[in-house]
Amino acid sequence: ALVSSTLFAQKPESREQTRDERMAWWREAKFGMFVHWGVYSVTGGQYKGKELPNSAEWMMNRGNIPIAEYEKYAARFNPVKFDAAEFVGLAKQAGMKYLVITAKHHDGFSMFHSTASPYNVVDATPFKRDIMKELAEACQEQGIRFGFYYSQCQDWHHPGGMGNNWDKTIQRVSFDQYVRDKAAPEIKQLLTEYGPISIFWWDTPRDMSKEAFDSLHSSTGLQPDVITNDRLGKDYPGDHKTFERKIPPQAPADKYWEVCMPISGSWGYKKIDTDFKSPTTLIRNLVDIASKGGNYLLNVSPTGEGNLLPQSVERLKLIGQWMKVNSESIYGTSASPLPKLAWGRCTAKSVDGGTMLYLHVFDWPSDGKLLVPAIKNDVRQASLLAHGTEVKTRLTDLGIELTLPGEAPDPYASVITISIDG
Ligand code: FHN
Repeated sequence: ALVSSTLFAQKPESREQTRDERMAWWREAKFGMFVHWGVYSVTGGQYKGKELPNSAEWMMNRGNIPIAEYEKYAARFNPVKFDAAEFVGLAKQAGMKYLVITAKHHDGFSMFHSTASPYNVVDATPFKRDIMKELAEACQEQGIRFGFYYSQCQDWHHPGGMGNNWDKTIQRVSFDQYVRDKAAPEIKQLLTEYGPISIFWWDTPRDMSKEAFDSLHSSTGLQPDVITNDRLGKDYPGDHKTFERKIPPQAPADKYWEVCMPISGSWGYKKIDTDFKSPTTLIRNLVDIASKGGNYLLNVSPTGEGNLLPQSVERLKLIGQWMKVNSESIYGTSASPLPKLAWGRCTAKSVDGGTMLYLHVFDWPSDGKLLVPAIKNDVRQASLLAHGTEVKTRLTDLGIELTLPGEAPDPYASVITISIDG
């Protein structure tokens, strides 16, 4: 076998848990932080002073940068402003319940003290600190679930990794050797030496030998309840589906799904990145995704100094202020039972034998009248979540008509709760 069976022997009890058990906290959490961070942040994705196309973490590929040249960025990686507690505190302040960070992206650089590859943040940079260890500890201290992103196939540094077709100096070895010598031992190390890991996030699957698939797949058995996404390979659906950058127009059929999206235009820190999404877009994305039953994995990009740009910090804090008032309309909710709403979105929760509907009004009616279609059940009570003030309701043939105050309580999304029977 490619990898000795003892290396990834699944503990018999390891995956017996049902998927629903494993996913319970994730379904409740709804909102997580994605972090793309690596040596590409030293220049913000620029090479020889030039902007490269695509997301910054692809600079080695887009710039056809030879391995020996790219390694010089590692020798310059020294994020002295990095403070794990502060960083995790920002995620918590934003209302994010979990954090997934790139332990190794396609460039092959390990952002942890890898025992399988000296090309890592402790052994190959002046920083010499195990960033993954510091983040894992900070997440544990602050009650944030922690997980790793790992590029299992593409590795532009290892001579057996996939994806580097520009550096002709590489003395190629087999992909199976890359799995045996680097990917498998690194994944085992990440899943067993960094405390409880809640998520393992595969990326850019490619065809590989069954042995390689099996050895990588069985590694997730090293932490009994680690959640995996659907990007190990076509025969490995994982625990949830991943949509990227775009929100599905309708609620997908998948029981568990997420949308991962950069807060700006690039996953990795890009020196010139003018595509920061507005706070309105970000909050309404969170609401839209929750209204369809999904999770939002929102990505931020630490700079080469180890901090986040002010644009990201400001947005995370604004989302946090909105969540401070309205998070009950997101956490633990399920998809809307209503037809598409022209004025906003709806999430739902079963409470006291009935249903609580959370109406997120994006477009506040100027005449104070809001029709909630297709509700025939008796309304127990309706009120503005922000103030707790009661809202008058009237049952009509088309649904429930609400009479609202003149001013919307929130500029991004105003929440009205309606408690109905059944
Ligand atoms: O190529 C990667 C990309 O750099 C980034 O990590 C995204 C995040 O989902 N995944 C791949 C593109 O789908």
